[in-house]
Amino acid sequence: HAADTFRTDLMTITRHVLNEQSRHPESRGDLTILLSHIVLGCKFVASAVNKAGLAKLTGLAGETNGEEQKKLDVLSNEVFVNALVSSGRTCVLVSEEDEKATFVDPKLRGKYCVCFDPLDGSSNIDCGVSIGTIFGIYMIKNQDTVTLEEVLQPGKDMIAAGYCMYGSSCTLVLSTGNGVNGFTLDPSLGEFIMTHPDIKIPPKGKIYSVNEGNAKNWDTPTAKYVEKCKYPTDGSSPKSLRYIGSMVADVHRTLLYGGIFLYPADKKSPSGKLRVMYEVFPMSFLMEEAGGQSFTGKGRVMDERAKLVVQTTTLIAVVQTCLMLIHKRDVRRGDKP
Ligand code: P6P
Repeated sequence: HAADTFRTDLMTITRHVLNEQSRHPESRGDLTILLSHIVLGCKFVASAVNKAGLAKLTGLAGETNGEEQKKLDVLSNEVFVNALVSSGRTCVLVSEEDEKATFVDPKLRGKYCVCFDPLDGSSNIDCGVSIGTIFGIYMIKNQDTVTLEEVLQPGKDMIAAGYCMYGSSCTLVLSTGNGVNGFTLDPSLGEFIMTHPDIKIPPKGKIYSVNEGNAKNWDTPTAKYVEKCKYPTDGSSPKSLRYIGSMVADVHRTLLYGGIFLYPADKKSPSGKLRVMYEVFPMSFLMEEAGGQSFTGKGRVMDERAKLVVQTTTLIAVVQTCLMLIHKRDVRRGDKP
């Protein structure tokens, strides 16, 4: 009967974040308010992505049926910038869509910096492959006089990170430094309901995830590692290759099923392709919180710090990229991959 079909004690993302806040009695709830605005942005983008095919929102921006259509990633960026600024809890934003950092109007400033890719993998929209929003949050000491140098903090200083995957369902995965939890959007309620409590990456993984199309550009260690995945020398079975080409989807599968995701540096991209501030750091934060690890090929990703290049006219944070290895749990910390 009805009681069997309707759970009446739903753990929503809002309730979960408030529970996390209660673990910090000194907290004024600023992070809770910030996260609620990020959640709102995710709900908006989920709705737009679902309608994209119908509303011809996909493809290039340009004149269609008489009015300017915004590309989904442009629209998503506007949604998140507006949501983050209006939260009154941010002082600087670093977006994949904007070449320069956005310094919030001093009257509206808060103590957080949010680095985000509003719609990562957006080249996959037209064929219906899962895409996603990725975000990482830093605390800023001097919000009124913040400079870009203060934004470029080591990954290990990140205080929260998450992604929202827009696929067969809309799944938001979040960590505020106390484990990783997954929430699925119930469109009938407009709420994210906890569906994946305390995500831990499986200790053993049978999947490797890399763009084999770049193999001719790989360096020897990468080539040798991938070769070992295909032709194991220890008598184990070869691993399966799964590569979606949308980081949120590839990382989400790695978190849930285990294995390794890598985007190695190669001759074409000498320091890798993935962006440190809003792809690599947030995903590495989540991976470590889920019991996994993330390496640059030389050391721990989260010990890295993105570099800043000051141009004559503008400040451009070089979206530094690096090798991204996400290891299954049984790789001991400090092991060379
Ligand atoms: P490639 C998407 O453009 C993206 O930034 C990530 O989402 C994804 O992991 C990667 O690039 C795919 O790159 O070169 O394999 O197409």
